[in-house]
Amino acid sequence: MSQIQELVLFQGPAVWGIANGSPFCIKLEFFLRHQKIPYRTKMFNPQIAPRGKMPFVKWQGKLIGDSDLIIKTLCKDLNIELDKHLNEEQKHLSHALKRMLEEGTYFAGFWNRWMIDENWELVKQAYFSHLPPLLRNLLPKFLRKQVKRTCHGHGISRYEIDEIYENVNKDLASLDHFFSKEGPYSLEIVSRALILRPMHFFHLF
Ligand SMILES: N[C@@H](CCC(=O)N[C@@H](CS)C(=O)NCC(=O)O)C(=O)O
Repeated sequence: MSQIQELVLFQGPAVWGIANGSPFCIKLEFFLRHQKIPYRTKMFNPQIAPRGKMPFVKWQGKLIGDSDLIIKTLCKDLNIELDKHLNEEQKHLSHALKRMLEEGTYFAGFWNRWMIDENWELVKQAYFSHLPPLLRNLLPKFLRKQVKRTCHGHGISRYEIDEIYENVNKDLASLDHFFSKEGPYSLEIVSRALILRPMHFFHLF
């Protein structure tokens, strides 16, 4: 650990009493703390983000985007082996569940926060109220239109609300089944806790 260089984590602010509005930022920060990797945070800047998304890091002089890629890079550079207690089958299942969460379940929360009007009021307040008046008025409208297109492209907003929640509940049931058998810790349980936590904020699932 003595050779660890400082890592700079670029992410959004903490909101609603949770570590971050972005589950992917919470996931990465949890990993850093859990592995005791020193870091300092800086405000997310989309103009230098390698993939235009948060989180991203500066590590050994390079900017790296994508929480998974960052974790993989750090594991390789710092000789960390996650989930070494899992057998091959468990590793495959773990991978599949993680993809379900990040590429499926996550979008239900994303849609829920940005597209349901009463939740959108909370998001607007938390993310944009600190901006100067012109930006505060224009940016949320512009971004919400983009989110609407993203949700349509992904497909989540083409379903009825009940169908979306039914799928999320099934996702959670699959996780419960897996974790009740495999014990409490793996990176996947981190993803599970952190991706679902912002959803629980709205008491919907
Ligand atoms: N696969 C990426 C997903 C990151 C992601 O979707 N971040 C969202 C915030 S939760 C974001 O930055 N969205 C902005 C955009 O899509 O332009 C990761 O694991 O880091």
